[in-house]
Amino acid sequence: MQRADLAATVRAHLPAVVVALSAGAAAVAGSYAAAGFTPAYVVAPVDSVVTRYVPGAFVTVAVLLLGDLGEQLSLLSATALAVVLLGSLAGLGRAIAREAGVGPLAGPFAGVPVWAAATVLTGRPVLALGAGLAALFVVSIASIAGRVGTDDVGAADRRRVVGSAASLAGLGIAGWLLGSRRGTLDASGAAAEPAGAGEVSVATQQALAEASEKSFDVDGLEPLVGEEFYVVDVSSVHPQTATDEWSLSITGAVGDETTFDYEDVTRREPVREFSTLRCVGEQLNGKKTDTALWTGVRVGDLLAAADVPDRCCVMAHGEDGFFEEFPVAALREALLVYRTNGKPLPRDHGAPARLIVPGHWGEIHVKWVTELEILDEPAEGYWEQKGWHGTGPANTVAKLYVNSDLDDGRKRVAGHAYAGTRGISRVEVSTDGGGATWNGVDLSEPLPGRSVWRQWKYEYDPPGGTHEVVVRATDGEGQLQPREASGPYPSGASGWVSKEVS
Ligand SMILES: Nc1nc2c(c(=O)[nH]1)N[C@H]1C(S)=C(S)[C@@H](COP(=O)(O)O)O[C@H]1N2
Ligand SMILES: [Mo]
Repeated sequence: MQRADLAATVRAHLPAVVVALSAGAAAVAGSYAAAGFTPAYVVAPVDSVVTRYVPGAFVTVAVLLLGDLGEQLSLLSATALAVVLLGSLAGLGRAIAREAGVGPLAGPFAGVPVWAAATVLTGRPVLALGAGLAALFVVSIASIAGRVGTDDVGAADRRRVVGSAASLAGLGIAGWLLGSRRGTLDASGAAAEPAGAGEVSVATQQALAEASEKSFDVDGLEPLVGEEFYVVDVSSVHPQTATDEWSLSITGAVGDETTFDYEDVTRREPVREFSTLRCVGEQLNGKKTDTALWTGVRVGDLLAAADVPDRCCVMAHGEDGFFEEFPVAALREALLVYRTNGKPLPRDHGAPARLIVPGHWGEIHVKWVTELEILDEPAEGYWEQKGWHGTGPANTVAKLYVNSDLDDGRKRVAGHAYAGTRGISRVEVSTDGGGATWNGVDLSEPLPGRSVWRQWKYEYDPPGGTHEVVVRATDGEGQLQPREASGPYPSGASGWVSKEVS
C-alpha cells in the first residue's frame, strides 16, 4: 500500500476507533461508578485472568518484588485491556447498526454487547448496567453528532466532529463517574463491619499493652506489634464480602459437607494469639515479616464439629481464586481469624476471615477464605505450581533494620529475629569484619504465641572508620541460621544479614 493510501485509510477509520475507545473508557468508568473498587468492577476479572495466565516469573516479580508498583502496573494493563475489549464490542455493535441501516440505534447496539460482556466477566448483571449504559450514551452522542453535519460540511469535517464529540463525551463521562466515586473510595477499604466491631475486649487491651511493654524503645525500630502490616496477594482488586454474605465450607474427602457462616464462627469462644507472618518471597533483610494479635477460633474445633475424618491435606481456597495446599495436621492447629489487634480484620488482610497457620510461610495464611477442600492426596497450590516451596515452616532469620549513633559515641544496631514455632534462643552480632568474634545481644521478652518474632539490640564501641556488622540467629532447637546465601526463590532467602556501617 502506498503511503498516501495508508494515511487515507487511517484517516477514514480513525473516527470509528476514537468512538469505540471512548465508549470503552466510558464503560470502564461506568462500571467503576456502579461497582466501586470491588470484584464487580470489570477490571477485576480481567486482572485475575492476566495474573493467572502470564508466566510465573512475571507474577513473582510483580507480586513479590515490585509489590505496590507491580499491583499498579497489573491494574493499569488490565484497565487498558478492559477499555479495548469493551470498546471493540461497542465499535462492533455500532458498525452492525450502521451496516443494517439502523444508524440511529447505534447506541443500544453498542450498549447491549458491552453490558453482556460485563455481566459475563463479573457475574453481576445489574451492576454491569453501569458499563452498558455508559457505552450506549457515548455511541448515541457520536451518532447524533454525526448527523448534525449539513451537506456543505464535508464528510471529513463531519467525521472529525463525530470523533471529538464522542471522545469528549467519553472522557467527560469517565471523569464525572470517577469523580462521583471518589468520596466513597476511602470508605470502600473497609468491609461492612459486624455489630460491636468497635469494641475492644479487656483481654485484647491487656494483650496489646503487654506487646507494647515488651517492645524496645529504640528509635526507628518497629514495635513487636505495629500499626503497619505488609500486604502480599495475587489480586489487585481485593474481594469485598459483607459478613452476612460470607461462609466457610468444608468440602472434598469428607462424609458430609459442612458450612459455617459468620455467626457460627463468631459466637464460639474466641481464641487470641500473637502470630508472625513472613512471606517466602521476601529478600533476606526484607520488610515482609510482621506480627499481630489475631482473634478467631481454632480450625481443629470446626473440623471436629464437622466430623472431618483423618486425611492428608487440605486445599484452602480464597474468594480471590487463590488456593494453597498443606497438611491437615497444620490446619487443625491453625486459627480462623476475624479480628486483628482488636479491630475487625481489614479488607486487605482477608476480611471477613482468614487463616493463621503459626510457623508456616505466609502464603498458606489464606485470606478471604471460603472453602477448605479436604484432600486424600497432596496437590500443588498457586505458588507451588509456579515453582515455589512456601507451604512449610518458615526459615530462621535475624534482620538488621537500625543502626544509629548514641550520644556517648557508641553505636547501636537493632532489628527483629524470627524462627517460626522453633522460636529464637539467641542472636549474635559480629563487628570485626571477618566474623571472628560474636557478641550476644539483648532480646525482647517473647510474646505469648506459638510463632512470634523477637526484637534484638546491641550497643558497642565502633572500630574507627567503616566496618561490617553481621547478625545471625539461633533457633529454639539450637540450630544456627545457615550461613550459605540464597535468594528467595524457591524456598525463602537464606544467609546472614550484613551491613557496612560507618
Ligand atoms: N486469598 C489469598 N490469600 C493469601 C494470598 C493471596 O494472594 N490470596 N497471599 C498469601 C501470601 S503470599 C502471603 S505472604 C500472605 C500475606 O498476608 P498479608 O497480606 O495479610 O500480610 O497472605 C497469603 N494469603
Ligand atoms: Mo508470601
